[in-house]
Amino acid sequence: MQYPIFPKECSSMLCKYLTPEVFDRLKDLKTANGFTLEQAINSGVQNIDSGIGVYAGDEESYELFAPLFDTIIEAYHGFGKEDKHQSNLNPNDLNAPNPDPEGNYIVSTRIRVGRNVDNMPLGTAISKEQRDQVESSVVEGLSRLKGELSGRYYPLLGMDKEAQDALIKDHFLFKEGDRFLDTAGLNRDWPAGRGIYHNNDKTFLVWVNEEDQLRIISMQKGGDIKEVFTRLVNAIKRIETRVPFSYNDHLGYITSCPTNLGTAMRASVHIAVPKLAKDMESFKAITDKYHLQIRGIHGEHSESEGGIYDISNRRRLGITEVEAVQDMADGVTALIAAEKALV
Ligand code: ADP
Ligand code: ILO
Repeated sequence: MQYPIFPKECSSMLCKYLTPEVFDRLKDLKTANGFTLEQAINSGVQNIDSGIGVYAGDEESYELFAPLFDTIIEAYHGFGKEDKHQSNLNPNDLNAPNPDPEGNYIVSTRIRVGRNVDNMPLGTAISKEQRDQVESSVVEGLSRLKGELSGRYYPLLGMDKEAQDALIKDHFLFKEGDRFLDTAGLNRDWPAGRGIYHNNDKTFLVWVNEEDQLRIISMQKGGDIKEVFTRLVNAIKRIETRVPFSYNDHLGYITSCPTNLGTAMRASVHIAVPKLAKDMESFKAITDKYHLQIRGIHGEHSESEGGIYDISNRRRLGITEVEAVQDMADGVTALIAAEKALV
């Protein structure tokens, strides 16, 4: 493999940190699952508008390709090679009263975590048989959930197009054919092995075999962040009694994309701040202060509609889950105060 040619306008972390020296050190290495540097960087090489541009094939990728991954992890999370990750999933430590009890700004709240099965390659490097095995063991574990968490699994294979499109449009299901995931090898054998589990009210959902093997999701209308977090924590604790998750003391929960390591948590609201959004500089000053990311309302790489934005914690590694949600809750409170102050 030759050193990739990155055009001038490329500003991804991959083109910034994959120097010719780093490339030469890593180009012939392979993890025990056979995952190579070429595979790790393909998404960023093919999609020059990537923000990051790399994916791991397994837990070992983070060690073997550390000269590349470590610099990206440090730049994204501010987390060093010697740092240790800490988890705290105790809802009692969260100080998050509903920032919008009258329901004027927050449309909905969603918190998700990514999880992958211990001792399995990640989706980028997994075989069809292993992926199918992940699907059946996860679905078996989910079938034991009770009460509010009990629901049904809907495999993508055989799902009719209308039902699939409606789930995507209503923000419940992952989209199909994402070019970043495609070029990372994450969409191989699509749609086999993929699906969605949800309860009747669609307040608790699990995506199976998308970017990560599990995306565990709690969501509901309005701004009761603590209720959403509490439901999620209950679900995580129940599921991990049946499915062993990949975790280590340095990187926390292991995920395909280095931005999701650690807590693997993204806590978001869909929020209407049309006045503030007219002045993007002030909007961004607040989101930067609270370490928040702004997305459009159909997920990453989408646009806002009707002044509604997806606001979520940006940091996931080196802070606890409670701190990640606290970033979002405090920042959203500040955004609402700023929106109210504008006439
Ligand atoms: P992820 O959360 O896994 O990083 P995306 O940004 O692609 O992935 O979002 C996945 C879906 O979840 C999209 O349809 C998005 O609109 C929806 N979503 C995210 N946050 C919220 C929210 N607070 N309320 C409702 N839907 C949301
Ligand atoms: N590979 C894409 C997305 C990076 C972060 N987001 C997710 C969903 N992992 C990029 O580099 O822009």
